[in-house]
Parts: sequence; structure tokens; C-alpha cells
Amino acid sequence: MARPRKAVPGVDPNLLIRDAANLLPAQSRRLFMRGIVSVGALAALTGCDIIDGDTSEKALRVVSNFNDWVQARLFNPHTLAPTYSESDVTRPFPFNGFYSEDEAPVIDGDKYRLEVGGLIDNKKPWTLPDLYKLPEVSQITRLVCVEGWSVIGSWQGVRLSDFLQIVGADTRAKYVWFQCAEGYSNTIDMPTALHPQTQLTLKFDHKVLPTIYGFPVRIRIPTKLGFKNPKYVTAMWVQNNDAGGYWENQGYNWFSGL
Ligand SMILES: Nc1nc2c(c(=O)[nH]1)N[C@H]1C(S)=C(S)[C@@H](COP(=O)(O)O)O[C@H]1N2
Ligand SMILES: [Mo]
Repeated sequence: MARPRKAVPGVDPNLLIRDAANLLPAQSRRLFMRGIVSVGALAALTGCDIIDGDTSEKALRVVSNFNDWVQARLFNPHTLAPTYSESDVTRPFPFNGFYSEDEAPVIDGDKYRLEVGGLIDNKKPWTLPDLYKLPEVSQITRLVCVEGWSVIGSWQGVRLSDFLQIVGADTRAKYVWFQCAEGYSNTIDMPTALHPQTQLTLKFDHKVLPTIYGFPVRIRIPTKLGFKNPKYVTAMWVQNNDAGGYWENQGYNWFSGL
């Protein structure tokens, strides 16, 4: 008799694969379409079968191995994530966090300062009016969560590479670390920080970020999974040591992207 196949709670393996494939550049997406877009193939690729897994930890390990596979073969700091049109934007755009929506931190915009530190020449903290004066770029890109869903959003803000230049960051440093108002944190590698689509995001849909989407500052990285996109950012440090992050420290794959 066939062994009953258990689903991993909260994770649809087919969605995970489809969403991950969506994040890939054209040439690797074609690779997927040629036959490895299946749960079985993912199992072969990563040595781990999501469907038979009975814990979400196992599913995370599979996704993590999958990311390592993508990283080893496809990482190129210049690869662009796909962009979409206004009509593709997911409305309403969902909230996600390690707590429920009504517990999202409410930040006083008048008192807010973005601290910048570490290997940076000008450590003056930034007020919101000063941040809003910086040159604005816009993107409509997909946010992919490891939980197995993805959504398309419209984000405006300053290119992070421009901001790093303005504050006189030493871009030979290895990492940029972000601290968030509610205890979340995240570290990204410098090539990702300098990627042309990595954005210090101040607006959603051309309007100041609402609380649930990370007011007043989030970092939008369309080449990385959702959890590498910190919201409610209060401090940014340029440094050579890897300070980890909220989920990374609990076993999520650090790289988690293209
Ligand atoms: N400060 C903070 N940033 C965070 C999180 C969080 O819990 N706190 N969750 C991350 C995860 S797992 C995802 S998928 C996205 C969700 O972004 P959204 O709420 O705009 O959909 O935010 C990321 N950034
Ligand atoms: Mo996520």
C-alpha cells in the first residue's frame, strides 16, 4: 500500500517552487521549465523531499538547499529581478511579520531618526524630511515569502547604492546590517546592497509607507526572499562582520536569493 503523503503545515511545495522559479532570471527560469519544476525534481536536486517532510523545519532545509544550489550556479550581482506593470500589483498587499498585524510597531515620524554607523564617513542621523528629499526611484517587483506565497508591490525610495555613496560608506566592507524597531534585524552582503534594484524604501504605491508595510523605512531587495527585506528600519551599519538576522539565526538560509 502506498505510504500516505503528509503535507507540511503552512507550506505548499508546488507554490514554493513556482514562486522561487518566478524570482529567477530568464535563463534559469527556462532551466526550470525544462523539467525540474516538480516536487520530485526539487527532492532530487536538494536530496530532501518536501512532501514527505512532516515539519516546517524540513521544508525550510529544502528551500535552503535549493537556494544554495541556485547561488552556486546562478549568482551574478548584476542579475535583475523581473519587473511588472501597475495592473499586476497585488491589492490589498498583505502584511507579514513574526507577530500579528495589530502588533506592528507604530513609529512617530517626527521623532524618527535613521541611524547610520560603522564604516561610514558621515554618521549624522537622518530625519524623514531629509530622506524624502533624496532622488527617488520606483519599482514594481515580486516579494516571495518562504511560507509559499508571493505578491507584487509598487515601491518608491532611494537606491541603496546612492544612499551608501551619500553617507560615504566604505563599499569595500563585506556587509550591511539593519536594525528594526521591534527587534527584527538582517544582514546583507555588499554586492546585494549595491545591486541596482536594492532600495531604501519610503513609499508604497507612491504614498508614504503605511505602518503595516514598514513605516517609515524598509529595505526592498527583489533579488532576495521576503525575510531579507527588513521593515521599520531604525539603523544601518556598514561592517565586516556578519551580524546575522532574526530568521537567519534560527536556521534560514542566509543568502536566500539570486
Ligand atoms: N521588521 C521586520 N521586517 C520584516 C519582517 C518582520 O517580521 N519584521 N518579516 C519579513 C518577512 S518574513 C516578509 S515575507 C516580509 C513581508 O513584507 P510585507 O509585510 O510588506 O508583506 O517582511 C520581512 N521584513
Ligand atoms: Mo517571509
